[in-house]
Amino acid sequence: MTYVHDTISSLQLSSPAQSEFYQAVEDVLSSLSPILESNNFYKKQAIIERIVEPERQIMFRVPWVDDNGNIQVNKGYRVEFNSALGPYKGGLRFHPSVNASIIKFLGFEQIFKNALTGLPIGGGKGGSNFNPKGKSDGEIMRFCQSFMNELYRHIGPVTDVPAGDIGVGAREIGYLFGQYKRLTGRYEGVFTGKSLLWGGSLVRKEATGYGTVYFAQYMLDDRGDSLQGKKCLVSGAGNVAIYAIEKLYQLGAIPVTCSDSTGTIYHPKGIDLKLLKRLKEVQRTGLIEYLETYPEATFTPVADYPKDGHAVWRYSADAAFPCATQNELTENDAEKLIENGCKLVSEGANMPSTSGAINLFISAGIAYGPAKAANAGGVATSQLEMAQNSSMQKWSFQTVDDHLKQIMKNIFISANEASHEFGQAGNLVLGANIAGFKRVADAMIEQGVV
Ligand code: NDP
Ligand code: 2IT
Repeated sequence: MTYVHDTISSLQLSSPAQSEFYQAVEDVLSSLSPILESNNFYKKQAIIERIVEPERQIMFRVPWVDDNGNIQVNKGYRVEFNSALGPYKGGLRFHPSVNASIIKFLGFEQIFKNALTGLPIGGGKGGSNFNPKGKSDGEIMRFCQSFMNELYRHIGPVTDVPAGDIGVGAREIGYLFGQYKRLTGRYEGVFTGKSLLWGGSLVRKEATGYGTVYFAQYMLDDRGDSLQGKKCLVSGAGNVAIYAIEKLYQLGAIPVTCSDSTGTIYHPKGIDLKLLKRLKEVQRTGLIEYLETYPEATFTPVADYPKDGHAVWRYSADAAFPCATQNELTENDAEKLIENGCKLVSEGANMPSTSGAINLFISAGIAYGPAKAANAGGVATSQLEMAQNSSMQKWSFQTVDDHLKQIMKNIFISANEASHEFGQAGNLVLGANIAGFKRVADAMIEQGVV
């Protein structure tokens, strides 16, 4: 697979110091040998060289004034990666770790994820190294307004439609949308994940977490099993984790963990979802406060995590749902999970497992749903929000949820079928990468060298 090595070497020269981006590229390209090495079609079209280069990358200064009157400066990004299948679509992440590498890895993943949904959406991602933690509402609003003062000229309902990601939820989308409307004078579907009061879609808030659990259910169906009674480990305590936990309960499973940037909660009786929502959605506090209601639960602070991994994956369970952030599940974590009897991993977060961990899951033959397939329910429901906005309709919860289930089922079927067709039955990493790639690459070729 010399093309993988050659591509990464060339990216290391043209886009230095972007390790997360190289990791995402390597993951996709390593799966493509069955279609790249058997014929010269894609090679002649220089499709790999084209697909790893974003169509456009916007980087900008975001100056704002904090509550003490001090001027703060952050960096803003929007990477418009690929528009072969539709307008650029993907979230905005506000987190101090954000840099060009993180936004490019997320944008690159988004291309293939969006292709897998079968819907007409291209791939993009954006964000800022702004840290929303501990900021007042006024500070969040002024930051969002300044961010939009530059971003508004690059986005629009048929060009580029951002949404949320880490650190960006309905509150931030509200401030961003308000400023877009003020600058352009246009009330249009330029964002998804909007409030239900003004253009949002039912189920969008729940969609990523629910979708990840639906995907797990389809993987288990295929193996003649179900989620009923399964003990599940969930990481994260944000939007994706909370609604994964909600759906796990609805399907008869028992989620026993959650985690945040301060530590991990283990509650063998099952996580109290109502309390979790209050702590993280309303009070926005750290997870240690869970112990005030449940002193019998265990809290492991980050400082006490194993050196080579994450406390959350060291408990024994039937299934694991990484829903926090990239590279949060290491090779050692994967080894422990498998040793402790874990039979399924469904990824709510983007690229949560390291390459070493993924290799272990594949070789152990457990049901492994890679992020670009398993967490596509969020962006798919975003597209349903766009469809409702442009037709001026509002669908019921049931209608949107039925669409979401069907989309997750179709993603499982296309990834699974591709894995059979290309000789590695059940390897959904290979299947999802090939199915997503083919759809984008073929569309790019039909649209010429642009
Ligand atoms: P939120 O901001 O709502 O929640 C993120 C959670 O992960 C929080 O509990 C946060 O801790 C924790 N976390 C974030 N970064 C770190 C870190 N570096 N170390 C430890 N914990 C961390 O984000 P989402 O739930 O929306 O996103 C979670 C993941 O899902 C991300 O990978 C995102 O890209 C992915 N995703 C999100 C979609 C969406 O629709 N929102 C769609 C598809 C994927 P704390 O509470 O302390 O901040
Ligand atoms: O990673 C993702 O798919 C998201 N953060 C959701 C993107 C979207 O446009 O809804």
